[in-house]
Amino acid sequence: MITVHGNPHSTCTRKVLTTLEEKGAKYDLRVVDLATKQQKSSEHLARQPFGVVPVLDHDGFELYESRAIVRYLDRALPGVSLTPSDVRDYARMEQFISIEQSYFSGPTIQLLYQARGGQPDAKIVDENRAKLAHTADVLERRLGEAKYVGGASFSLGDISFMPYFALLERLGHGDIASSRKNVSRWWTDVSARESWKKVSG
Ligand SMILES: N[C@@H](CCC(=O)N[C@@H](CS)C(=O)NCC(=O)O)C(=O)O
Repeated sequence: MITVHGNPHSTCTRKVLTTLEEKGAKYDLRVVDLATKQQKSSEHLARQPFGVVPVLDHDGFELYESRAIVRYLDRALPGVSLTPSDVRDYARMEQFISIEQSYFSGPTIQLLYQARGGQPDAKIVDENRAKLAHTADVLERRLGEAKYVGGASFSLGDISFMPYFALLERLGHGDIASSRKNVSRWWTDVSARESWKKVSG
């Protein structure tokens, strides 16, 4: 039995749910209401000491941190592998998961905060857009040499970026993808996957 304690709008939860959908797994999503700060409740803090989502419960085995969860699910569950078998493709996938974590998700979340807090600060928006543009240029080069970030096959590397590109689009920064030929081709492709449509729909 698989339970995800998370929120359907959270980027980190979406990575986990997309992975589960790709694996063809059945799961139960227990919604943690971020608006009422349920993630800071003692019940949730007992599962996730940093007070954020998601948390996975797989037959009583609890795990938090979305990137650890998706790697675990890919190894623990049957179904198509979301990790390249070629060692260099594997290394590229890991490199891009690290790039997402270090240089992409943070600036995206900063743009979310700016969009939420009344009048956005143009300087903060510009700074974070510049950081995203630089990372998107790196992604553009990678996607010019390979169909997906980890090579010829869709992988956890693609899943890692998808929720952030969707959020950027929603916040009016869709040009970060659409202005780059290869990133745009990739985003059109991966966002049409059944797994993603189900998770983001
Ligand atoms: N490193 C964590 C980050 C989790 C995280 O920041 N989750 C956000 C939603 S995407 C959250 O719960 N935010 C609510 C809060 O910060 O109180 C992971 O990958 O699981």
